[in-house]
Amino acid sequence: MHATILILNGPNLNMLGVRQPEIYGYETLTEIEAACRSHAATLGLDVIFRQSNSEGELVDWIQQARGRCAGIIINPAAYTHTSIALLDALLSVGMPVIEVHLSNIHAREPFRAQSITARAAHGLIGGFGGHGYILALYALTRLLTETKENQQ
Ligand code: CA2
Repeated sequence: MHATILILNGPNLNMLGVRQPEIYGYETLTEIEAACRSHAATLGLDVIFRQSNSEGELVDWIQQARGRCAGIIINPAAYTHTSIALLDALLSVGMPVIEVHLSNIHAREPFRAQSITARAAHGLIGGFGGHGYILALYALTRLLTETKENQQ
């Protein structure tokens, strides 16, 4: 059976490719989802790909991942910088988490340099646009393989 990876996207990421392409590029979230699905298939992974503008809905999806998913890739968008609720949910879910950002949050406004949610992440990928999600899939595959090998 394939492991399932939950890929979560926070507020306004549904506007990707439609508004502000000078910052976030022309790739839409639907195109990022398609790329994730095709790379995941080559890695033998299933993907659940979701976006919400609501903090509570993102928390619900993280909680529901327990027992169903092997890992989480999350771009919390603006909640990165504000959400203790998302941090608590990610800390308690009991599986590897990778945080992804399209932009390099350290090269932008100072308020974006702090990630509250990254405390729960095994690692962070930023500044590579939509390709960051693919890099995260590879990183998660390696983490899950290492965990399996250590359990044997
Ligand atoms: O670089 C990233 O991936 C961010 O998570 C994107 C967030 C931003 O608040 C974070 O600081 C960094 C913003 C996502 C909003 O995306 C839009 C896309 C198109 C038009 C408007 C917003």
